[in-house]
Amino acid sequence: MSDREEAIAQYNDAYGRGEELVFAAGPGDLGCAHIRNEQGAARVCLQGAHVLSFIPAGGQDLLWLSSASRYRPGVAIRGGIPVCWPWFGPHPEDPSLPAHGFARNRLWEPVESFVDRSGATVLRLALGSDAETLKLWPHDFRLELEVRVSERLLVEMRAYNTGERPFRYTGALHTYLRVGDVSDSMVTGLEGESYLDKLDDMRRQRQDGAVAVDREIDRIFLNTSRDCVLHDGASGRRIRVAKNGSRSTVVWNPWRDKAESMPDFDTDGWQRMVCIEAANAEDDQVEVGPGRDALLATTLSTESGG
Ligand code: TA6
Repeated sequence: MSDREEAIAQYNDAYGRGEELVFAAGPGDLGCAHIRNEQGAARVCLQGAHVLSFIPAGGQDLLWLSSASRYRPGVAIRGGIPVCWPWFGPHPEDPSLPAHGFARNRLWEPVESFVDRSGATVLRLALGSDAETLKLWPHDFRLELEVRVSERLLVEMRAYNTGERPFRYTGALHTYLRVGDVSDSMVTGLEGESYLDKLDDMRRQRQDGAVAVDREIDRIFLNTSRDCVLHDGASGRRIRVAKNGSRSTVVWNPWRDKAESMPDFDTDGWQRMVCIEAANAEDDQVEVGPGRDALLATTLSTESGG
């Protein structure tokens, strides 16, 4: 048995729950938790504590995942819910450091699983600072991420400061939502909010009406905790994105040219996705004192009607 196979067997012994929660090698041998109950199903890659898929019972996947994604140690997966932490976007001082931080590229450990009173299956994963993370970011920390699967999906991350000094971070649950046709979709819940336009030198603007996704779009909405709804006309479905511990919301679609320049975006994939990200970015940095923690969570659920 390889070390990897042995680790998967140990995870199944410690945290597996019959057919409801099974660990397997997964794509690229990165380790994957398969969760299935009467209310829904999800897959979570152990690299990055990265949710790859969430399907409510009788429904379609809420998440878009590129079929051209590379599943390699230390390489970010395209689609699903990447965990961006402890910085969002490029590192503010050193652009040679990995974009969106390192949490999405590290191997997380399962630490707990259970079924809650409502019948939801819960898996908790953790990542702690070590010699390698300290080279990238000089702070001691522990992250715990909970995936709670019912007819909705809750992803809840807590960042603990286990060091002696306060730290500041930015981050996001960079959720790639699936749509039937991006040109027939829009995002509500951000009307009147101010945003930084990444495509216009971070110019500060105010959102007028719903966000139409009819061209490349990359906006960081600031100081907003409101729910958003993604209206997917082609599929006749709405996805509600609720959040907690998040003061920024990012809306992104790369459109054709940028997607074609990204080798891990599958052909026409940009037409099938919109990112709505529960974030704390730019002005909305989070400070955590020693012994304290901070929350970042998002809940995805469907509503009928496009
Ligand atoms: O959240 C939007 C964004 O920051 C974009 O600017 C875009 O480049 C994207 O994330 C994807 O980043 P990645 O590092 O995953 O290629």
